[in-house]
Amino acid sequence: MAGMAGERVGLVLDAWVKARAPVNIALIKYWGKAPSSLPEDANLPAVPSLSLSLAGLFTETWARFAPDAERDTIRLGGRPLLPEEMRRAVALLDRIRAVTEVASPFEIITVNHVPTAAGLASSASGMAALAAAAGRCAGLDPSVPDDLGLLSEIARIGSGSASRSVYGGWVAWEGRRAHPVAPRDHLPIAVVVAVVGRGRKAVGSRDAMNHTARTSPYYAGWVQQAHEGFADALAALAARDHARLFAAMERSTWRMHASAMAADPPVFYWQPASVAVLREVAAMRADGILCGATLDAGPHVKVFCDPRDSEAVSRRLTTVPGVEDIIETGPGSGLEMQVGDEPSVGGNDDSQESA
Ligand code: 2P0
Repeated sequence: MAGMAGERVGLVLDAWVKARAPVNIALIKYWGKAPSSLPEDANLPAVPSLSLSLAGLFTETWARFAPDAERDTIRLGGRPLLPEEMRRAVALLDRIRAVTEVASPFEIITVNHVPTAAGLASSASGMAALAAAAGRCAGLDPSVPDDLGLLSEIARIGSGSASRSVYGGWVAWEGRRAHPVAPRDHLPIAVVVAVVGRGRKAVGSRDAMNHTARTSPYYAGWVQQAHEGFADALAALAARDHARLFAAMERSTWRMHASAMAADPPVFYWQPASVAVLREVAAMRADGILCGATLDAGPHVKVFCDPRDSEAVSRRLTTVPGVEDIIETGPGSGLEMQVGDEPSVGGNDDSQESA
């Protein structure tokens, strides 16, 4: 195999490597890219973001070297990737080959364990699991902190938010890579997802954020306020101040969506039921339930609350007209790796879900 002189310890030459990576939700949003021209600078963010990795929602990916193949092959939930998905994944794999000086193509099998209509993007967990599985084959060791940081950087090349999905718990992303800021048990949190408008296809976040940057007069304001909101959320997290954290999350959410709605033509993700859920969140707060809401590049509303209130929150959100499903989750762990695990089949193919 060209370039494989064995100079790196820990190459996995003859076995599959399995990686599992979690979905994450941003409280402080990534919306906009810094200008770049080099492939390794893809998806550098214009703004810092803060996320929570989620329990029970993840991608599993198996990778092995395919030295005799002409090119990388990737199957997702039993089908080949779409051309655009493949382009992003190969850019990521090319970066692994460049930094590890291993020239071989990879064979990849990947399965998303995210409910099809959850409104939770699997691109973040998918690209993080891909970076981890292929990176481990090529000798990057996720148990070494700097290698894990490098995997975050490489995952980012596939999808920006994937940089955050290599870590569990609370994760910040600024510049080239993400870094963990607090473990999953740092403060008690439940996340209740109100699924609305199932089946409607939203504008993809990559096109939407680039379009916002090009055409929205509010984009400059969005970027200008981002560091302050990020610092406020980090301080709230450090102080375990739920109310302040939820307020910072909601400000980031409204400002991200306002910049997108002011694009020309507008990018408008909300459905009537999204607004109805937001009104119910306000009503719950008026009733003394501490909670906060966020939306990403889709109509679904994610409600953060104290785990002691999650049952009440779920019950009340179920009654909102237009809410089609409720998914309860909470803080999850980061990458899990296994060398020598043979691929299993199954899982959902929901790679087209929007964030
Ligand atoms: C986030 N989103 O911070 C924000 C909030 C959607 C809304 O990151 O172009 O799929 O692949 O870097 O990571 C979704 O954007 O975009 C996203 P690319 P990505 O979670």
